[in-house]
Amino acid sequence: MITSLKLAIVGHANFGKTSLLRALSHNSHFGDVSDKPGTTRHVESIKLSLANNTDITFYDTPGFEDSLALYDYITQILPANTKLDGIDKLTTFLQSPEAENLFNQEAKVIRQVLNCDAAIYVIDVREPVLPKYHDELAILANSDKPILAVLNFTSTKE
Ligand SMILES: Nc1nc2c(ncn2[C@@H]2O[C@H](COP(=O)(O)OP(=O)(O)O)[C@@H](O)[C@H]2O)c(=O)[nH]1
Ligand SMILES: [Mg+2]
Repeated sequence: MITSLKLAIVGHANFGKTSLLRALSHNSHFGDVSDKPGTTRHVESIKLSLANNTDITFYDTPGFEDSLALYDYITQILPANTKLDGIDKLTTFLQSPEAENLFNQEAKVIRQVLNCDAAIYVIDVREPVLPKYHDELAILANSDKPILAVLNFTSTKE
């Protein structure tokens, strides 16, 4: 039986990931919430104890920013004529130079998802399904982890 579950909260910048964790943990001081993108720059965790000696740790992560460029970059650095599974593709990315530079925020997200049991993908329902979100999901699917969708901004039509 799983007694300790690790969940990464992931998704595009400014979609309410940190706000979701504040709500789930009943802690209005958790992390930084702002309407500016890029507020969460590092992975931050919060552990909740459940019944029967079980617990769940949520990991808040920075948002994906330029997912189209990231998808293209990962595709381009993969060795030609070699079949890699999804996790090897992500590991190749994490060991590449841009994981420390241009895509260092996204690298933090991917590293965390690989270290978790599952990911929660936060969606802003006010946005159409843009190609960059397809690319984000395609990248995350390489992790072989279950991905649960959470629809945010469901009660507003701003
Ligand atoms: N109206 C509304 N605003 C929200 C909701 N969730 C988050 N926000 C606001 O959206 C902005 C971005 O939220 P934040 O949690 O920092 O997003 P993150 O970058 O994905 O962590 C903040 O101004 C929040 O107050 C929601 O469900 N409804
Ligand atoms: Mg945040």
